[in-house]
Amino acid sequence: MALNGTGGYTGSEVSRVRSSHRFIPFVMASLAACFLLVGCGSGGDTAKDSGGTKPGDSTTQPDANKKKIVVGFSQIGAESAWRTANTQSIKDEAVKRGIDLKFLDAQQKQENQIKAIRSFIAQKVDVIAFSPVVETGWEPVLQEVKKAGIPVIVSDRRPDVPDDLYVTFIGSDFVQEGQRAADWLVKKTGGKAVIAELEGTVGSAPANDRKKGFDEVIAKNPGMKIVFSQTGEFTRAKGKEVMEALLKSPTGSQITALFAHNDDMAIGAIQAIEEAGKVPGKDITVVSIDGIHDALQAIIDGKLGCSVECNPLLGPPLFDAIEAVLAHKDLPKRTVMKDDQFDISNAAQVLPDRKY
Ligand code: GZL
Repeated sequence: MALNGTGGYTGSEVSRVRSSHRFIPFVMASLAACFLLVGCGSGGDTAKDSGGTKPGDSTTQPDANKKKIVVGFSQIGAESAWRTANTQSIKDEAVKRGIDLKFLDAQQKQENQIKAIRSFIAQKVDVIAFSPVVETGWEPVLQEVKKAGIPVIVSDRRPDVPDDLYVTFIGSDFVQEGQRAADWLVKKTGGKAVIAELEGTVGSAPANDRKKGFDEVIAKNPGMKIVFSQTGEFTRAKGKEVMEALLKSPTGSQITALFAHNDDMAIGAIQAIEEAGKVPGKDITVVSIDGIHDALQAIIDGKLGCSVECNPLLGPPLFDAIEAVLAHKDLPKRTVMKDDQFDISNAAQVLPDRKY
């Protein structure tokens, strides 16, 4: 799906969203002001007597009377260290900016995210943001959001919907992450490997796109063969379970390399490799994605060869976009996060300051 392009809420749409969405509070505020003035007329003498404004008077605390931005965020779940860091970044940023964040965890279920989005519509939040657990099945509920005049910002993973159903997408380039993992593996193995692939959650954008990027590079290298590919659901436990079963199978004895779509599955698989009496980094070369603290440690320990970073600290750019939408600023359709890459050459220097 083309992520670039000028679709999505145009300035006028956002302003239309804003005026219909903001007009009522304006009327309420004006009415309130009238009552206050009337009130002040009777009580104003006191204020006048004191020759100044009294504590609590709106003129002394403009911020205290400024309407708080209310944001509804539907999070996928808590499946990995990456997700934990992503959630923390979003919550911390809302607190830092004094934004009222209604945060709902969907526990990996799309129906829970759809319910959450509908509840945000009912609460008339100012902006709805979410990380879609899978790519498909979002059009109906996002049409409801558009009808309600609430801007939508997509973070982390993108939905497969027409561009006009969300203002902007903020996240990494998963296809490129897969390509970078494959490039490293080709170089590391001299273009000769029998590969197992642990995929992310079925139907998710990172699983689809990382596989796409990785597999297309491997296909260009005849000495590289992918002989096994199965989901490990982005978790350590499932990654270990799938790798254990693979190593017990006839195919398992041929495996010389593993590509895991995230570090948590790689770490689980490394445990399985060791428990099977093999040496990770020697018998089986391992490459993964995310760049979490434990992956850097596994690289230093010689068990993981490379982790392509996928930056989870999306809180700041997400709330920049939220404030921009409400200020009717135009936004790019897509903001791509910058991702680093870690191997034995740089993991030790990066680890001490790793935030996640
Ligand atoms: C990527 C994110 C993925 C991470 C996993 O942006 O959606 O989901 O790579 C996480 O660790 O579970």
